[in-house]
Amino acid sequence: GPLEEVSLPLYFGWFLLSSIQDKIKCTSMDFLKTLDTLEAFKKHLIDFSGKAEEVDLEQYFQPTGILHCTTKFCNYGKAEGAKEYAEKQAVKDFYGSIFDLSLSALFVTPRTFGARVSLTEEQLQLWPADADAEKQAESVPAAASMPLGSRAHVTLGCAENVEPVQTGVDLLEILTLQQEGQQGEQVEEMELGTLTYYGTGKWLLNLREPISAPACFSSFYG
Ligand code: 2AM
Repeated sequence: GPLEEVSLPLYFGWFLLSSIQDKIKCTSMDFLKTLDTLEAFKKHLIDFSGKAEEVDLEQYFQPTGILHCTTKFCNYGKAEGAKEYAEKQAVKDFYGSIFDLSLSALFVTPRTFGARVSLTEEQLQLWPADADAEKQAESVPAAASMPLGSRAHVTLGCAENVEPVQTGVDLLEILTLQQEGQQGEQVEEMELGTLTYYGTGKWLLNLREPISAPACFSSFYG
C-alpha cells in the first residue's frame, strides 16, 4: 500500500476537523483570559515570569499549528519502533477514519498549554502498545507505571523556545502527582469546570462537560 512506498512520516496522529479547531481555539483562549485575572493565579505568577510581574497568557503561548493528538512520533523512521507502528494492523485499518476524541481537561504550565485526551478502548488500539510514547518522556520517572495512553493530549500552545514534545511531559507530571495522591489545591469553580493548582506553575482544569472533537487518524510528513 501507499504507506510502504514512501518513507515514514514525522508522526501519526488524530487531526481535529477544522470546525472543532475553531471552537477549541475560542474556548482555550477564553480560559487563558479568565485564568490571567484570577487572584490565585496572580499569587503564583513568579512561576511564569520569574518575577511577580503580569503575564499576558494569550501572548505567552505561541500557537503550534494544526491541532492534533500525536499517537506515534516516527521522525521519518528514525524513532525507535516507528516501522513496527506503521505496520500495525490497526494503523492500516483505521488510516483515514474519523474518531470522536474526548478532551477531558485543559492544563497550563510555564512551558506548555494543552488539552488532555481520554482515549477509548478502540482508540487505544492506535496507541503504541509498548508504551514507548510514555518512555520517550524519560524525564518523568514514574511515567512507566501510568496506564497506557495517559500521555494523550493536544498541544494548544508553547512558551517561547519550548518544543511541543514538552506538553506530554508536563501532562504526565501532573497525572503522576495525582496518582501519588496529591490532591492539589482546588482554587476555583469555573464555568468550564474545577481548577486545581499542583504547585510550580502547574494548573489543571477538569472539564465539567468533556469536549467531543471529531478527528481524522492520519499522518504528517511536513
Ligand atoms: P506534541 O504531540 O506534544 O504536540 C511534531 O513535532 C509533533 O510530534 C508534535 O505534535 C510533537 O509534540 C510530537 N513529538 C515531537 N517529538 C516527540 C517525541 N519525542 N515523542 C512524542 N511526540 C513527539
